[in-house]
Amino acid sequence: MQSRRKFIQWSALSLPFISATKAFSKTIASKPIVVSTWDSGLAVNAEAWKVLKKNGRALDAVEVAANSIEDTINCCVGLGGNPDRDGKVTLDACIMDEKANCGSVAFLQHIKHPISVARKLMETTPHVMLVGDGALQFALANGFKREPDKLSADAEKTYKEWLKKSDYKPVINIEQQQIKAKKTDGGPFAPSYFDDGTPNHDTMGTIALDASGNLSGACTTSGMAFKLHGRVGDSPIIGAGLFVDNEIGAATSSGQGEEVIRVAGTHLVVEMMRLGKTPEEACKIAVERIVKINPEKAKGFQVGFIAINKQGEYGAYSIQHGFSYSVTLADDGGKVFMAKSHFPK
Ligand code: SD4
Repeated sequence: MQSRRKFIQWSALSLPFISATKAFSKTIASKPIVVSTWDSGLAVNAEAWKVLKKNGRALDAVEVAANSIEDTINCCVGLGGNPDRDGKVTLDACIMDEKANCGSVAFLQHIKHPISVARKLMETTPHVMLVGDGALQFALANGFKREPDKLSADAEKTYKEWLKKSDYKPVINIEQQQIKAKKTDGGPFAPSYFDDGTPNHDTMGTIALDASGNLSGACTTSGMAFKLHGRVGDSPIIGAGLFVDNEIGAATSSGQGEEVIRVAGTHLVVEMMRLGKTPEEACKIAVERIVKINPEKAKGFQVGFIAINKQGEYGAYSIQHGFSYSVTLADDGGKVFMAKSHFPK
């Protein structure tokens, strides 16, 4: 098991940040390829890459990628993540393969690897989605271990701090990124961690195209910090937090889940690629659809999409500046890019 700090260091060692301009002129098709949300996605891509480079299946690659971040202690994703307003860590995750098989768990507690429970559900039952106690019951019946109800040290600290005001303001990704951007003196982008290693997001989405030309995706999260108990975000919703169509492409999202659900975000991205848009153009259209609903409100939250198409082209777009993503398509440790955004820095 990796500690969060170790995970970050490992990821930071190989952080070849690339400018957005370079990222977005990327039209060369590449296969296999794995793309994940955030700069912390570089480390999870490395796990996926081990599978992909041996001509493994994209589905296996995205599952091990999600597992690797779910394993980190004190991390933003998984049981080490921030709790809801009642102090409970509740997890959302979904997975989708090249045959439109999909599995999802939401509001799941006590289980370290929600993505694997989602896969188990997908592969062994006729259902797509289980929530809460039912999802827990299914996980336990399938050999997943029940973990103790205990917050990670970092989450406990953050929660205690939050309790002082108990302000329910679901502002995601944005505030911290602006602070960080200031700290780095207007550097090209804000990494997904503070200097002290505190993560400023809760979700890892990973999409991959394997050597056989098949697409899959996985999305796993502890969800929005201090949410209402029982709240479910976009991350376990097929078509919102994740969508894969093996004829066209795959997309996943991070940010304020409610806004992604409102426009069926990742389904929209894939449908735009079906109409011939590049991955970046498709992500931009989905972002603009969200902004158009309420441009004033959109100034106050973040949503970012990443996408790959069947040819292995990739792209991303976000509402606010500061949404980074990681791309691995060779044995070179991968690269981190900053997405273009609707609102400039
Ligand atoms: C949610 N989309 O629960 C997730 C949160 C997230 O970085 O992406 N945080 O709404």
